[in-house]
Amino acid sequence: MKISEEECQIGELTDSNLAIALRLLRESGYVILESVLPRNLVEELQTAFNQLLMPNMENQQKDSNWNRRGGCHALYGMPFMHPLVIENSLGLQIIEEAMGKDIWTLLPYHTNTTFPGAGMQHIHRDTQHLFPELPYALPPTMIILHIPLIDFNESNGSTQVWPGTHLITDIDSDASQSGQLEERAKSMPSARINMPAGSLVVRDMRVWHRGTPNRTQTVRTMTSIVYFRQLHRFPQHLTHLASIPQAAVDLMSERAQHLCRYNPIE
Ligand SMILES: O=C(O)CCC(=O)C(=O)O
Repeated sequence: MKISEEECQIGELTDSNLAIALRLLRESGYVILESVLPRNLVEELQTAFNQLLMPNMENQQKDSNWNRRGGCHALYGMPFMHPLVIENSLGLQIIEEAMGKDIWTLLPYHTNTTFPGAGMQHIHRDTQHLFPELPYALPPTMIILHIPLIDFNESNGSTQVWPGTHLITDIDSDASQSGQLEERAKSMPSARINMPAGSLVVRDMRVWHRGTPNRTQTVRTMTSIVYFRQLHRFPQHLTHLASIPQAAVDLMSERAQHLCRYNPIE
């Protein structure tokens, strides 16, 4: 969906656009806000990430089995830690409405990158239902926020999604391995997430999706930050969390620090 210049400037959707975004997220499982980040920031991020991705590119050339898709972790400095990336208020406005204000995330965030020559990915969902034994879908508890750093189109591997599949419950959790999703998806409508660089994608992580071939000579990258609903007072099951350097914490606002509250600080 397109939002106004003013909404981009103040970082807040109007009530009516927020309602549309939430409806799309609820019914389709994802919503796209087109071209919301400033061009110069997107270019700066793209250059910085392409430098980080260079070693992966080199591995890819050495290893013929490398499937030419992957990514890297962001660094704890600028431009990676820019507030429009790690605490984008338009994205968070939607996510907080969907999962409550007490959401959290983990750093470092990562990218989904498709290198030139990448083929088709298998169809999958990134997370299962919270209660997979129940025959109905609960509201989301994990939402991913992507920012494309290049225009996404059908030539460079824009993501393919099956709208509404976050609500499907009658399929095994290992279905992506067994090819069941591929089989079932054949008779279902899908869409390509073609969008300008600097858009925001807010996606329920249960939606079926896949990366598609990159037939260009250009690296296709999007940033990916996962937000979680607070289900318990403390996520005890999370161990080996990366430590954030104090210097990076100093770059973060109070809000960003609160969002990343489970990362230890070194
Ligand atoms: O890179 C893409 O287009 C999609 C990849 C993805 O979302 C995934 O691997 O979970």
